[in-house]
Amino acid sequence: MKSFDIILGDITKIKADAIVNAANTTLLGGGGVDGAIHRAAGPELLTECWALHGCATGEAKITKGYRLPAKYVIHTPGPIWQGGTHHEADLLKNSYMNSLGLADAHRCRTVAFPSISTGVYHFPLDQASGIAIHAIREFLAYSLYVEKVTMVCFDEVTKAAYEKVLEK
Ligand code: AR6
Repeated sequence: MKSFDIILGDITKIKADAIVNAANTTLLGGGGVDGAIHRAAGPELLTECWALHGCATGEAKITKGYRLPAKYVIHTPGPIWQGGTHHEADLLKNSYMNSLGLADAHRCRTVAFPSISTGVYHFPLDQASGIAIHAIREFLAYSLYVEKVTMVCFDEVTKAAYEKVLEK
């Protein structure tokens, strides 16, 4: 049975086959969830990321999880919100779909996402939550290995926005 759920929590504590990192195109760390993941994984994560030579917006790359409870980290730079006229919606969908594709290719059963682009990148939460949930549902309909996806929200406002989409 495939499932999708929304929880409040810290993604660095989640014991999933893969957690997704809301990275930037350098893949060399930053603030927000990216900083938290690098701190919790330890310096080996940055060493592996250096060898990846960055990642385009909406694409995804995979590393080991090192000291994290998760086996893998899938790094995806979401789009920076620029008013909505720069393909932000398509790029955000790509971040979810490409991350899930990579998880499936690595035979991950469980995957956890943070709310990509809705922090420092200022993607409006009400739109981002709809895009995220529709992409995840679409992918779960045909995934081979991925069977459980969790949205890990760091605050109540974010959690409420994702739950509102589910209620519709
Ligand atoms: N667990 C789950 N969610 C978290 C955690 C955590 N430990 N910490 C923060 N969040 P952001 P973005 C939430 O800004 O908008 C970085 O500097 C946070 O509250 O981390 O995609 C990168 O290097 C928010 O709801 O990511 C990039 O430069 C969500 O994660 C840039 O930020 C995303 O916020 C990416 O910006």
